[in-house]
Amino acid sequence: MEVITFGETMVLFNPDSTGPLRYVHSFSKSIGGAESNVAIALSRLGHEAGWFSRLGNDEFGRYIKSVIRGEGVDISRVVEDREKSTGLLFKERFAHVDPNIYYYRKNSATSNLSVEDLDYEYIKKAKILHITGITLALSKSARETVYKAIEVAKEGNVLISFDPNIRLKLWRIEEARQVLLDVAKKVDIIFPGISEGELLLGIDDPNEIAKKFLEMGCKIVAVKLGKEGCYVASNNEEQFVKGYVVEKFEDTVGAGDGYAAGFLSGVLKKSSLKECAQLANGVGAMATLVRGDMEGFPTISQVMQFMGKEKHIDR
Ligand code: KDG
Repeated sequence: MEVITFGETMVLFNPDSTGPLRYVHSFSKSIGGAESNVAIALSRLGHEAGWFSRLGNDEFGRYIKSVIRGEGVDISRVVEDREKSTGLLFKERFAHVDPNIYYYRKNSATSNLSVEDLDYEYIKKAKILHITGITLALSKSARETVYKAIEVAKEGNVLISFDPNIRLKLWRIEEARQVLLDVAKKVDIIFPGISEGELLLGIDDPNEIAKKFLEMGCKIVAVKLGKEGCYVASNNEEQFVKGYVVEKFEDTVGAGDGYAAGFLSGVLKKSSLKECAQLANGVGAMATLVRGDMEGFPTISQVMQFMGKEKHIDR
């Protein structure tokens, strides 16, 4: 596999109408999970991606597996938990604003993720291991699993990329700050959102945020600035890369995962820092055009057309 990632994917229930959930009568079923989003986006872009997790031995676990497998992602290392259930996630939509998210994931099968679930050789053979702060927040054993995976990746000289993905519904900011900054010191590429930079470092200047993470030992820092684009920095170069304007977005959830996947696709192709950032901005923007966390991720040709780098032939 070129990229391996792991974490919790839940069954996502998207309301078919806007308004408070108590007035919603029907939902569309899909899946949501930051790490599987990244794997799916990479697969659509033409890369070999593997994702694993611990899922319940239930219909929802089987559903998640069939969707992710259907997207061409390797799920051979997924572990079935015979005691716990697969987590669920509900969105609540109101016009023109980001949706509210309600988790039903406490004590889920993925919270049971443990070091024994790791296949060391599988990780060591990859080019990139992608991890997120969500898994670190799930439970003590899930956190230990992330730390062990980092250790294993380092042994195999596998590049480690990290999206802090702060979810304050899962842990308190003090704990998140301590753990996420500790992990940041161990990774090669980090994708903080501008508000995450503020939460973690108390700084709101992308240039300063990047500088801090470089000082901690990261080789590449990509600070996501939403529709404005991003600020990317390495030890040799730094620049602001403009984003793509999307007139009417459908759903911003998943855009950060699309961004990470676009960036990693660039890294795998040995593109320049600017090209990685442009592709990341393009995939992130396209993710917002479709309702759902992963449905809007483009193929490489679709994103090239979107960015005006390839001609679009309609019929
Ligand atoms: O990044 C998008 C994810 O937040 C979403 O798909 C659900 O993984 C999820 C989470 O934990 O919030």
